[in-house]
Amino acid sequence: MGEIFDLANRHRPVSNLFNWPKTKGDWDQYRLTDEQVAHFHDQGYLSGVKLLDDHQVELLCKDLEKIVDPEHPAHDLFYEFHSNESKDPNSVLFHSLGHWRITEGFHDVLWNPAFVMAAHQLLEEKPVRFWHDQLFCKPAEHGGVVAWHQDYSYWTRTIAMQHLTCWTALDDATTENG
Ligand SMILES: O=C(O)CCC(=O)C(=O)O
Repeated sequence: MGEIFDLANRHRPVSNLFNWPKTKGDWDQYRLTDEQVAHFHDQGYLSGVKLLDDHQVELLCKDLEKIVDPEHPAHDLFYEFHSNESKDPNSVLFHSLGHWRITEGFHDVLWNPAFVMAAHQLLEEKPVRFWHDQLFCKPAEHGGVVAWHQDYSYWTRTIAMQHLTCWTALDDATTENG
């Protein structure tokens, strides 16, 4: 078995999954409209922002299939890993933190220009800094539940309203699949 490399030591994208914009103008394709930004400030959320194409989703789903295995060689790099936080086998809630250290896809998705641009705009055009990643998997029909909560109450590492959560879906979340 080869040596385990911790991708947290890499401070830039490590794959070709995303095209990092080369010029200022290259960023424009990712810009939210003024209406989207206004919606965020008015409602406190913004949905429907396209962050991944089919190829990127497919690659991340393949990465996910590998790392949910507790025998994965880089398993010790997770900050947190719970195969089922619900404790009920009929109601599955996989939850992990730290997968950005393990696969190139989950590492580079932090540099997704569509996300970086949106976050920059929504945070009053300030520079964007990553705090932590998080994966929740809730299988169709028997997915577990994360109760309603407000993260802001315990996010104490920054000043008010200088942080946001980016929820990136890897598959459809519909009424039909539960
Ligand atoms: O997606 C979920 O079920 C919970 C997400 C969450 O708790 C969070 O992003 O802080």
